[in-house]
Amino acid sequence: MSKILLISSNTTIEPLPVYPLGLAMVAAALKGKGHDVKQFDFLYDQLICETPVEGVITDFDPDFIGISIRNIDNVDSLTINSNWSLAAIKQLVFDIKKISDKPIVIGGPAFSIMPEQIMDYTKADFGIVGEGEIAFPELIDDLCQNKKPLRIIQARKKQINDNEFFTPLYEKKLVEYYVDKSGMLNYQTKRGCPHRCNYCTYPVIEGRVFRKQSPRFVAQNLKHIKEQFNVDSVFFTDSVFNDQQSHYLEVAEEMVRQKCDMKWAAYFRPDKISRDELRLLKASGLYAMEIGSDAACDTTLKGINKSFDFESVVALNESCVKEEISCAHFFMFGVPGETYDTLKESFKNIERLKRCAVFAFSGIRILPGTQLQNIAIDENIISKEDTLLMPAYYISPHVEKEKMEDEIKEAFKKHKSWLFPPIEGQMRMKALQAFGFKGLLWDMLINFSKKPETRKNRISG
Ligand code: B12
Ligand code: SF4
Repeated sequence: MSKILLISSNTTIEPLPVYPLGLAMVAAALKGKGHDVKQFDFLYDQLICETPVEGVITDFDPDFIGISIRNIDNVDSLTINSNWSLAAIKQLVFDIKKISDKPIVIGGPAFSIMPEQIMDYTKADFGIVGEGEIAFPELIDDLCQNKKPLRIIQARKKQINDNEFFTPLYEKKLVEYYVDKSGMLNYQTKRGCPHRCNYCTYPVIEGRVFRKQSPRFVAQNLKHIKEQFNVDSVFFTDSVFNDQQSHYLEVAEEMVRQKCDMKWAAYFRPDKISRDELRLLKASGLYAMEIGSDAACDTTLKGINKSFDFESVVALNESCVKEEISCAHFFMFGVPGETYDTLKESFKNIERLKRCAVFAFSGIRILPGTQLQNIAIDENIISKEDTLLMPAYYISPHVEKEKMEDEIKEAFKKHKSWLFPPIEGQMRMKALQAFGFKGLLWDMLINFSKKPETRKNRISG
């Protein structure tokens, strides 16, 4: 048995602070193998409670230190330096090495997107690409037996299968902090995404095949979360919640059957969902859908290799309005195929989406291992040598960035629930938070039947 300190390095609080779920899952797996595990959340423990990680290392004296890296940056071309997080992580590794000679292992979604680059930059000892539940305990075994593991370990062949998921090891004090700040906890019901959108890293992080938890296991864990922590709202972090095999409907059915009484939101793809299915989802607690519409006309949808058209976006939005389910659409402008004509067409198209929130981004963060990286190299937007460690954005060569942004601002200013630039959305959220509101908050921009006062009481109490 080894002593393992797991550190969540993420300190981002925008658009809202998110519980370090990856860490909680790795912690559960390590504990399952009999290890003594301590979780340290840099945001809560170090920044809020002012408990320095160095002191924890000295007291706990771990044999191994794991660092979870969630974000590289905020993927927003309009923020200075895009809130780049990696310098702070390099510093963290450096500071730990001053007081401990124990192996530092890094992992997490950001790390998995650019492992070589982040290993070289941070100078950690080992890195695990992909999920940590099987690969991390194996690495510890290897090191304990004086084997010489690779510096970067690919967990692709060490993935957990259907029904092998661990119950996350949520920590009470962290749950209380994150629920207090964001109004929700998070939970993952499956991993993977089979789609091939050309800019997206999700299949790189989680693989292309869905691996699912049994609906019964999901519902039991949700009930457990409710009983143990008195939490009544979760975000399902699945890359795409509405899978074509309908696992998501089975989860909803089971949540109804087991009377989970849990409000939830998730990412959806604008595929066809019938009105009956929407009613089932709503009955199970769905209150808000974040829809990855991503581009707002058929030309640009094709440019990012989406396999649906804008009519599907309109159809899902209309069904949601009829069922009074709040939805938000996320659009990127400047994607491959964007011209001033597609911009105009897109604004007209978005007008067709009634009673919803709309968020827009300028350009797409180019990430390694994606088809978009090759397109950007071919179009001389980046060089072949660019490690992409520092933020680089794809903007269609047919538009000029500032002019495009002016046009988006002009089109968006007429609608109070259309938000651009992204900082505009964050400011609106902050204003609502200052009044004590919690949750995704964009859903408050859509007024179905909810009265704000009732909602405030319900969420905070
Ligand atoms: C759900 C989600 C959200 C939700 C979260 C809701 C919530 N309440 O949790 C919302 C919409 C709020 C959100 C916001 C943001 N997100 Co987000 N999000 C995701 C998503 C889809 C899933 C993350 C997740 O929870 N996974 C489930 C857990 C269990 O998996 P995991 O963390 O990957 O952990 C596993 C492995 O990585 C590994 N592991 C993890 N830690 C460690 C540590 C060690 C030592 C080891 C060995 C292994 C290991 O093992 C774990 C278990 O298998 C990912 C994409 C993806 N598919 O991964 C993007 C992703 C993490 N988000 C991303 C970004 C950028 C953001 C935002 C900055 C966007 C923005 N501008 O608003 C914000 C930041 C929010 C914050 N406070 O940090 C990026 C981060 C990388 C990057 N490009 O910088 C990702 C990867 C998507 C992308 N664009 O590529 N996000
Ligand atoms: S954008 Fe969504 S649907 Fe497309 S590959 Fe990524 S996770 Fe899958």
